[in-house]
Amino acid sequence: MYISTGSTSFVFFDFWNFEYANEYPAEDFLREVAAGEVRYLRSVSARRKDLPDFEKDFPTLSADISEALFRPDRQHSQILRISPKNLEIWLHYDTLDNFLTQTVGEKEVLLFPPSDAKNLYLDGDKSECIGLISHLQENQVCFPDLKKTNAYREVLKPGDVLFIPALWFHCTKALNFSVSINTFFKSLPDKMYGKDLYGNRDPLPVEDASKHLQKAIAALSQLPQSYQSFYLHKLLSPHAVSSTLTSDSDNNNCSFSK
Ligand SMILES: O=C(O)CCC(=O)C(=O)O
Repeated sequence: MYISTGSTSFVFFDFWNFEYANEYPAEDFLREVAAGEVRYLRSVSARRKDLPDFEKDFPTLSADISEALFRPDRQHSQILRISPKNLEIWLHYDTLDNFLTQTVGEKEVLLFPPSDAKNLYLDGDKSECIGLISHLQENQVCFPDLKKTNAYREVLKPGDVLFIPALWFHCTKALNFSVSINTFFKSLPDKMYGKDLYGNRDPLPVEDASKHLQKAIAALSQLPQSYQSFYLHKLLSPHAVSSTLTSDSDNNNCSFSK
């Protein structure tokens, strides 16, 4: 498992405002986190290159989680997360579907649909907004397009399970000492996923598309600027794209039941 330690309650990947502390004695960690010190536990497998699996990694605790909510053969990984009061996790999306199960304490969650991506000030899979739950108004001043988004807000209590679909943006804030378990699972066919320890690697067709796009941009860059933007818009126009893309019904072998 890894434990992050920091001094502010906003854990933010891009600023790297925390340190990893491996081999942290469990009793020290639990005492400190219960006292509200800034610590965050996100379990990994005993062999770091394996996927975390709560049932195998914590066999005594896992008996408390009674029922699988999804097909076990579609499970990707299952992760224990422990946070102190007020710890806030950055806004991001994952590329796997997710059940977030709250077991101890309360956790506030802010969820945004994928259609809000253009208004969330993204840098990769994360948003530049910091502390969105605690400081929404300040963020709206720095990042005005946030006002155009359609957020869902919920407070999870012990026993609650929240389904967070792949590509939905989410950030969380522990309202008090909090223990959660989240289960990532695959809704696309297996062949569309590459090796991914953290549940946020893009599906392989997206990686493929990204390589082709780089090549297309390199090819266009041989042209003068005015030709480049003309042809880029032409190639990516909604009409050109929609006549090429297949609809979900053409792709029914990707459905969750497969
Ligand atoms: O609440 C947390 O500790 C983080 C939850 C999360 O980001 C997730 O389950 O993907």
